[in-house]
Amino acid sequence: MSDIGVTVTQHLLSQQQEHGGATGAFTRLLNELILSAKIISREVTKAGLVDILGFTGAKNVQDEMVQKLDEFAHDTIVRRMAQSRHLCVMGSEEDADPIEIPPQAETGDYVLLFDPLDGSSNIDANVSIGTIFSILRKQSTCLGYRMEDLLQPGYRQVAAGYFLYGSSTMMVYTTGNGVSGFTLDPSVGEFLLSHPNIRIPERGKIFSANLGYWDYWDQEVQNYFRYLQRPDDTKPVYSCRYIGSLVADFHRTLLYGGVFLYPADHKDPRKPHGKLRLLYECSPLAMVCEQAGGAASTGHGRILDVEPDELHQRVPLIIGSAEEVKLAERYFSGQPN
Ligand code: P6P
Repeated sequence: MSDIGVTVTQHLLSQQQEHGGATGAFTRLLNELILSAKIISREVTKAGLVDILGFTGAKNVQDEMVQKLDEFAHDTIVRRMAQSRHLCVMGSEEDADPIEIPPQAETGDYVLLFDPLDGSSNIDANVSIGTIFSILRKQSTCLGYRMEDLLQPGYRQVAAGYFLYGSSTMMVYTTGNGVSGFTLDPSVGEFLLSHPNIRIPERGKIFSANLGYWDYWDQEVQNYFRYLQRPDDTKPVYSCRYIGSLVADFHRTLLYGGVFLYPADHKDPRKPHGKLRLLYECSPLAMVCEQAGGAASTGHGRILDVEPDELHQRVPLIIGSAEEVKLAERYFSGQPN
């Protein structure tokens, strides 16, 4: 191990060696994504100093105002990953349609789904934001791609993770053999192993949800939050922490334990299953959480078992410590303690 510790590239190569017969394609693919994240991190860090803050004036497929940094992050990932030679198609939270690989570029057997800059509405307030990614194997046997390559349940992911642009820039990822965290050392431009083998505590004392939606939740959901806040010496005293930036709220939950919830609600008839997207947010974070010993549920079933119907499908998300997710599921299905 060098004097700066283990870099993420060394970590990837050691994992590659454990996968006998690995061609190195996956390692090269992830290294391209890592470089994209370093470029995004550089822009996010200096965003307050140059004219890259604020809105573009456009709206995305989610009907959300597009931030200049959103667009920069999306374009950076698309441009770099299209040349990675190992993808057959991409899907972005910012793009209504699948992103095809340019005809002159070499294609491969992987699919990349990503949210380029989640939490971007918080950019101007200097709140931590993140990039979420999900990597799957191509399923179709044709040249090019089919929708079946994109619409895969989360249990088929070969890798998933996120980059968190906060007080430091971190990368947290899994390839199905546990979860590792790396912190970017800007002085050498490398992600260094800082959180080997992350394990989420089985229980926690923090719940994370937007209680402003109380009146839009079902009775069972309200009963669950009443229980969490009820003075009762048979249960822990819970704290509520909610940043409104999923990657930051999830990262705290992963390290400290507890539970993050974005339940189904009745505030927008166009989004009866809540706001979060299955393919770009819930499935990748669910793989990370389960690999760290936690759980991720829609409230009535495992996130990773959900069969996607369409590219921008939304699902409710309850994710965190295994025991806390089970408790929420009991309440959500009307069978409290
Ligand atoms: P609300 C950010 O826009 C985001 O997609 C997630 O990062 C975050 O968890 C959620 O929306 C916050 O949504 O409805 O509480 O503002």
